[in-house]
Amino acid sequence: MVFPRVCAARRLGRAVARGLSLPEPSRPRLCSSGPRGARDEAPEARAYFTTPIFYVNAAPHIGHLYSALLADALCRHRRLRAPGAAAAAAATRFSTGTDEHGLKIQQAAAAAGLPPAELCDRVSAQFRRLFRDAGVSSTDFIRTTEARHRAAVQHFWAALRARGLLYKGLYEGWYCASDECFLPEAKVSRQPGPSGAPCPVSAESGHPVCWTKEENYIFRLSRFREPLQRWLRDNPQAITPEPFRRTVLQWLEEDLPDLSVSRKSSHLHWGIPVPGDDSQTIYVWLDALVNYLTVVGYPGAEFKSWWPTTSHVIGKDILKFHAIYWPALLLGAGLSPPHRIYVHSHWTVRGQKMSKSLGNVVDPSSCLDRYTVDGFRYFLLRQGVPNWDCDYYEEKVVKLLDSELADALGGLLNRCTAQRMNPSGTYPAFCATCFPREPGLAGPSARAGAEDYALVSAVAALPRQVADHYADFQIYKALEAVSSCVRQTNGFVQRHAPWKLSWESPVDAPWLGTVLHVALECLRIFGTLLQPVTPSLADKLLSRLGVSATERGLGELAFLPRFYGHPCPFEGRKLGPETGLLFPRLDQSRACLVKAHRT
Ligand code: ME8
Repeated sequence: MVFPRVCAARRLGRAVARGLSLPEPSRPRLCSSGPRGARDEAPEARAYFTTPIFYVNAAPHIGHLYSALLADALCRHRRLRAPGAAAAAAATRFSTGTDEHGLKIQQAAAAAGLPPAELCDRVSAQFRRLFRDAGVSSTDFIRTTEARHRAAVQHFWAALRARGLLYKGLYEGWYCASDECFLPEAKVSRQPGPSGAPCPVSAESGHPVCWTKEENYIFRLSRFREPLQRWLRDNPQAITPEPFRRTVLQWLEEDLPDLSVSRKSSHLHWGIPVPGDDSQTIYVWLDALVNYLTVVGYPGAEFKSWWPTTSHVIGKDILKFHAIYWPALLLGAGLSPPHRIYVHSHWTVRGQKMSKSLGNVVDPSSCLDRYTVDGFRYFLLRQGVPNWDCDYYEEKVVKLLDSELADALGGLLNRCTAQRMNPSGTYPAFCATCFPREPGLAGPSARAGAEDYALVSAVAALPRQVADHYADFQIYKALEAVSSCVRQTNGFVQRHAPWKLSWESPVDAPWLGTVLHVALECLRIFGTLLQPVTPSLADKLLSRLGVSATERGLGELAFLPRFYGHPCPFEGRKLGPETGLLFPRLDQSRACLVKAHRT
């Protein structure tokens, strides 16, 4: 799938080797013309991103924050593509929230000795605070205990019933309250319980299950096997990354029994009653999934302008609910399945699943305090790989942030803007004879070599590469690509050692200005592309370079225009004020803290 990009890079390499001029980078790319067709949508089109809504039985952990940050980065990247901030804000919607009904919450409240509503208020507020502190730019926060949601769920229920998709029947099977789902016998195993006797548990999650036999309302899920298969065949990008789509297709080959969508109210009272039948409470997953519609105003007319553009970010644990139950329910209610489902894997801690009982849950708020908001955002998104589980440990955070943000990026900015190196405090001029576009025709004053042309072509290709990685939900690869270009730019500066050149020398000065100009242009691209992941750090970097708020969109991102013979709006412009280190090294600040503590 990356083949066309590799070819393009190789073509550029060959052009440089043959001494041909570098092709001008296409305008910051908004869509790719790869073999998959329209991978990206028009930047002016609407987009609606969602995170899962999180259970309020326990405080948030880094896994929840990771989901929210992935959605945040996708949404922020999308806004950057739209022309103009106001238009971008109007065209994107981003929701998160809390899932507050169901047996799991009912039991957690009972165990805590609290009324369920009080537990919900407390924990929901913790999620809201965490996301605000972490800079999650959501436009909506939904709680399933809100009246607007109850109305939406009951309307949705009535739509299913009107289409003859609900019937009453006896439902019998294992129920897992922790996972809020029924399980067939084949998915249940036995594990020694507290007394040592074998207890039935979900083979997948390890959570205890109970045998349940009830008369419930049942949804005719079995009717949707073919429509779901067709949807996935016709929309190869509906579920990303690809291995998860294959998993869903595999599930659709297996048995697809009808689904119980209510529980007896005597057993489950903490939920939304079935319209017209108070003896039954709506199944918490049906209730929860409808949140995505509630947010955009369902069943009012407004929701229709948002609904077809929905992109759900979810963890792999809830894939079946989002990729089978939810699209089937939507089709059943006469609506289209979501536009895209982005799936990610899990964070483990020192090789173990995070769990309250193991006592290894990582508190995201203390991580934000310890590593800074931008630092921790960068870590999670740089190290989190959607296709595989990732392991968390502290040493890894410090090492990554010190090397990539403090040393490589911060060091580069510092080198190119320091008073000693850049006494005029301006964006220096680019000299086209020192760095001619056509190396083969270079005159005697040309100073750029093959590696310098390779740097220019790498950074010119970067916005497109980053956009492709975002479209593929491989944000870590986007960051890897930026980081690799940062390293290359440091190499460029190191190679030409501008500190050995003199502004006083008529021979050195044009080249010295050019080296700094190229490095600052690279930094401007890095700062712009890092905005979705490290918004404050990117703001600090771009402000230091003197890039105004209206010059930070991807539409305005023309790299090194002087090299391609165009005017550069930054050339000669005063740099922004010096506001200290871009990202102080963590090992040093921690050493200082320890020292201060000791004295
Ligand atoms: O399932 N690593 O809520 P939930 C990464 N309420 N992400 C993780 C994670 C980990 N270790 N643990 C959890 C629910 N997540 C339902 C969802 S949506 C209509 C209803 C993230 O509180 C991941 O996104 O158990 C996962 O899917 C979600 O939190 C589950 O959160």
